[in-house]
Amino acid sequence: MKKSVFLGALTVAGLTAGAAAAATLDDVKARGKLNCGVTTGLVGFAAPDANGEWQGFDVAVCRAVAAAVLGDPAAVEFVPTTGKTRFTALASGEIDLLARNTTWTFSRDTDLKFDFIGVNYYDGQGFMVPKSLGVTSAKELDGATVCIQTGTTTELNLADFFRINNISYEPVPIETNAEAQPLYLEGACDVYTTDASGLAATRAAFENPGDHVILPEIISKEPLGPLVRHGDNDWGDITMWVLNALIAAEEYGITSANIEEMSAGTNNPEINRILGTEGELGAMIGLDNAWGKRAIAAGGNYGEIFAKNIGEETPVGLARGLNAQWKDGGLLYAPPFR
Ligand SMILES: N[C@@H](CCC(=O)N[C@@H](CS)C(=O)NCC(=O)O)C(=O)O
Repeated sequence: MKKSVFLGALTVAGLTAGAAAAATLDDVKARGKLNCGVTTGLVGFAAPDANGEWQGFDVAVCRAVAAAVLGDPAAVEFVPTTGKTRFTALASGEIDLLARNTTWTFSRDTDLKFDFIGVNYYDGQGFMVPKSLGVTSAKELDGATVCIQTGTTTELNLADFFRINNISYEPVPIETNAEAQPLYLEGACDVYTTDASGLAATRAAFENPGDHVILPEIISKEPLGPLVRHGDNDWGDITMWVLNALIAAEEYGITSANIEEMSAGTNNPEINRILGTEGELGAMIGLDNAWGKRAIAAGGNYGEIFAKNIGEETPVGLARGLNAQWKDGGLLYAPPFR
């Protein structure tokens, strides 16, 4: 068992300050590996494939950071975390980055003392029920038993939603998605609720996905993003700009297919700065100038990562929706590279 499991809240708070004082970039370089916290398994977002290699939309963030910082997208130690253990893992220094469909909230930022480095998936909480129940709206769920992952915003939103609508529910607390699936399928809970993207990923893994419906209500805002410890701003900057590089690369049409060619220089100065053939952006974050190129080459731009892992052509089948580029009516908007 890892040491952090035994740490009480007070010790964790103490460690936060200590860990934050250390330079994470130096630690990662000295170790030669990025310790990246992910889920215990959610197909499309983070799960080991048949060869035991971690794949997914969140995994891609870890790999892009490793590529930028260490020159190798494979230099990642994936650390599975649950809704409950993820924050201790980050605060204690067991992981350098948490990329685990984690919602950016006030208290996680200020009270737990983390910094969200951006949003890689704009989501909201939804409900899934067996079709056979004949339910068409979440407001019809009075008295239902609900499978719910502990330590999540899901748990809190659920309580708010039922309270606002003056209906009651019986929670069936679970710790991981893997634990929830059989319970839900066996009917131990009538309803499964989590982020809509998580519902889609969970349903896609069922033998008969068509037997389950996702109800129309989206009851919350869940801006999901990677996070680091508060206080190590240099490390925060690096990870934030890696994510921005993936988003900007899609905007400017830099893809895994053309990145080599574009790295020879283009007539667009912004592209050249991202790829490091113009300007000295690397030096400003303690890296060489090809950091952005390596980050993008690791798994492609944001749009490629989305399409490959969770897009409409995958079993998860998510549309871009809010996660389209700002030019296409979505919320993705990387600040300027200059
Ligand atoms: N976004 C919410 C919920 C995140 C969450 O834990 N989602 C579940 C359900 S999709 C999950 O990722 N489970 C994967 C696992 O069990 O490791 C939060 O940050 O609290």
